[in-house]
Amino acid sequence: MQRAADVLRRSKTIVFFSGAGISAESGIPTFRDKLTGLWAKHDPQRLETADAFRDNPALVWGWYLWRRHQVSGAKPNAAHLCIPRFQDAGWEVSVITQNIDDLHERAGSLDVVHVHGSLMGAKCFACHRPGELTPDQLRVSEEGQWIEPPRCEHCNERLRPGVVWFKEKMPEDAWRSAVRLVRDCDVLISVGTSGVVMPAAGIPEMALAAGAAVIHVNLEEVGWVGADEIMLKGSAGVVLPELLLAVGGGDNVTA
Ligand code: BV8
Ligand code: ZN
Repeated sequence: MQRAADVLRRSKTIVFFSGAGISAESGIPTFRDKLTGLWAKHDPQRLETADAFRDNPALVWGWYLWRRHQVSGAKPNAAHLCIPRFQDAGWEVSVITQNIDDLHERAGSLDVVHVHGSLMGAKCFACHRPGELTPDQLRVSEEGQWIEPPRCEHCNERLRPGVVWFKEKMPEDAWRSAVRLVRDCDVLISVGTSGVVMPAAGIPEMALAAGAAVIHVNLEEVGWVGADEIMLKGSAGVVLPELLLAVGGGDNVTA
């Protein structure tokens, strides 16, 4: 922790790069976690594809509505909440997330870069124009419900979730912003990601190659810990507030 604090004291710009693990303490299941992992239950690799939506739009749309319902019932946790506190304490802070929830935004982070899109948006599966959803269209009662997706008001084709599926390209503008932020930062703090899904998982390497220090925060050991990589093992909701305290960033953060 002291090494990480020293690195931060010598830095001006911090990029937080988050994965599903930062939302775990808000009750949002991760993809990797054996117990609650969606990976096991829903096999996201199958459901998170355009093919799955083409084959069974009501199943995929219902699943995303359910996930959106879960997120709206969740609260940002101490990890999300302390990120803007680094900004208050004087660092220039940016957030790049692989997550599709809006917990960083609800914790006060601004201009969050979503490299895998967002649950909060919908777009047309055919003409790709954004689609507005009414409260009625967002209603979902229980998990596993199949719900026919609404139609695009321009071409009447089905709307789809505004997320990046497997084998789909990330949004150009989001990826470009992410690369610029990573290239310019002094330190990248990678929080709660298993580093499996490419090309996003290449971000810590990109930071290292650009001369930034990299700090990993994860329940388990991730990545090789080279000269410039620091591994802070533990849950994000505990480690990030501790790091903030260690650099004198104010009192402890509670969710
Ligand atoms: C692309 C949005 C090409 C949707 C997501 C082989 C076969 C097929 C494909 C590939 C292949 N090899 C590479 C690929 C490409 C593929 C890929 O990487 N596959 C992997 C599985 C091998 N990538 C793609 O398809 C990408 N697109 O390549 O397009 C292309 C290029 C040009 C032109 C045309 C096409 C697009 C990938 C985006 C997929 N969409 N999400 C949705 O969410 O529904 S990815 C999805 O999985 C999540 O968003 C997330 O990013 C990812 C899971 O990763 P993590 O966030 O790291 O979460 P995970 O559960 O894995 O880990 C959690 C970590 O937290 C763990 O380490 C755990 O220990 C830790 N943790 C848990 N609790 C805590 C904690 N840490 C701290 N505190 C805690 N409390
Ligand atoms: Zn359309």
